[in-house]
Amino acid sequence: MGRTVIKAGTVVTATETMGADVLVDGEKVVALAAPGSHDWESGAERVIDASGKYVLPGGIDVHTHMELPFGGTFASDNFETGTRAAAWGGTTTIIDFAVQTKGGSAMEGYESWREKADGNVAIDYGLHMITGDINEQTLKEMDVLVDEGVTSFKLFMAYPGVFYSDDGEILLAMQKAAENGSTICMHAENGIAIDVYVEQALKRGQTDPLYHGLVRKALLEGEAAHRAIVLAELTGAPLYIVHTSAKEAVNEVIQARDRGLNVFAETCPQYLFFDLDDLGNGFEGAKYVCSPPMRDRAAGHQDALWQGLRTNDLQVVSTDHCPFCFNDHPELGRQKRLGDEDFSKIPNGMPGVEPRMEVLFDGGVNQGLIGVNRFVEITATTPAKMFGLHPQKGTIAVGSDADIVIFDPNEKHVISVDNQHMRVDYSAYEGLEVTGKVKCVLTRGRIIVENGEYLGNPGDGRYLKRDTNQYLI
Ligand code: DUC
Ligand code: ZN
Ligand code: ZN
Repeated sequence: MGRTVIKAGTVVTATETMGADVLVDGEKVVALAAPGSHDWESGAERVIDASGKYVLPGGIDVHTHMELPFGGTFASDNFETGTRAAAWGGTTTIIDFAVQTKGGSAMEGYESWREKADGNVAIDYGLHMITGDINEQTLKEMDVLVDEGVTSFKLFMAYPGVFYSDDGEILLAMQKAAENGSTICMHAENGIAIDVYVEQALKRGQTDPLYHGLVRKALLEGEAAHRAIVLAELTGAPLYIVHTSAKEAVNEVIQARDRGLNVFAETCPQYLFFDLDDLGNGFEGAKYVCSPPMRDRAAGHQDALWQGLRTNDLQVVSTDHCPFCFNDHPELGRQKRLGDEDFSKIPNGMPGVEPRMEVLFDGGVNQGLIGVNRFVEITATTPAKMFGLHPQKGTIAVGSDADIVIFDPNEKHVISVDNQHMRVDYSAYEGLEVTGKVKCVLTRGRIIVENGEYLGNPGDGRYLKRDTNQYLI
């Protein structure tokens, strides 16, 4: 693969916004220079004119669930379809969650996720491990997994009987993480209490998707976040709270960080842009059923999340991409409609890997809530540091992988199921007009999206053996 010049664009990193030409040789960025200052074009195989456009580091989505088994079905995107859709949306790296099931081994979970992904992914990928069964063997396997580049483990305080870990199990896993340098990712919701509310609601005949949002109370997210933070403090394990949606949880994170703890948190676009009302509207609300749920806007949850993003109390925006079809699917069968008479049977999850960058740019940068450097920081640079991929990923610098997005900040377009690439039959953002569009995507120097065409192949992406957390305080 020869040289590519990206000329006359505005290069944006977490810290700089600068007019610059970028020289890519093979898979790497090899030079940046003032626009037109070097004659790189004559020896180049390709020249991309980026005038009037941003040149961004490829997005990194550290929270996806391709093919996740959930509630009697599987997330509808597999690694091939999901990573291709990610690329269309300007994301060039994902970190997906491999699963250790109850009674199974974590290594088996890892190997089976590698098998699903290798040869199919369009972009580079890493893995976290959902450790669904903490026991002596799992604790040993955590060390082996760190050597394999799986340097983060997700525990669930929700979903009793499925992924759930009790406080003792969490403590043991955190002790191990403190020892081997890994990071604990936590789904912080008090699932035991939530299940009581679920049963009580169903007994009252409250079966609509809206009740999914009402039983999974914000206070129970805050309580779980608090408990997770206490256990992390006791053990010294770095803690990363996933998909934060409640202001109570944000407040716990703020207090922990003010005390200097290695406590971090992400949120997701759905919690920034949707609310409890989206869960109403009869069964249509099933499209927005995920956990934790959408929150009440009037109670100030969205405001707290945006504020957290501005103050760096929240460091990352990922998606928790976990799509399920709304209508029956010829191969996947019933998905969201499994819960048409009982909200607790609706598979939890939403499609999001493709629109993340564009909706966040439009709803965050264009609305003046975050600046463009902060946009890059929370979608690419910090994700890379948090999960041991920097500076190979997450920035545009000499020596970094040439994972680059040419982004037109002025182009308007409408998000719709009719123009998306995720394998799912609805868009949560149907009809939303956004300003800002991904025009061209390079992964490790190769153009895979250009002029509305997909030019990549399944298997273009590679497994990333990740380092440990590079974001520790
Ligand atoms: N939440 C979801 O909405 N889906 C998958 C798992 C999770 O924690
Ligand atoms: Zn979760
Ligand atoms: Zn998740």
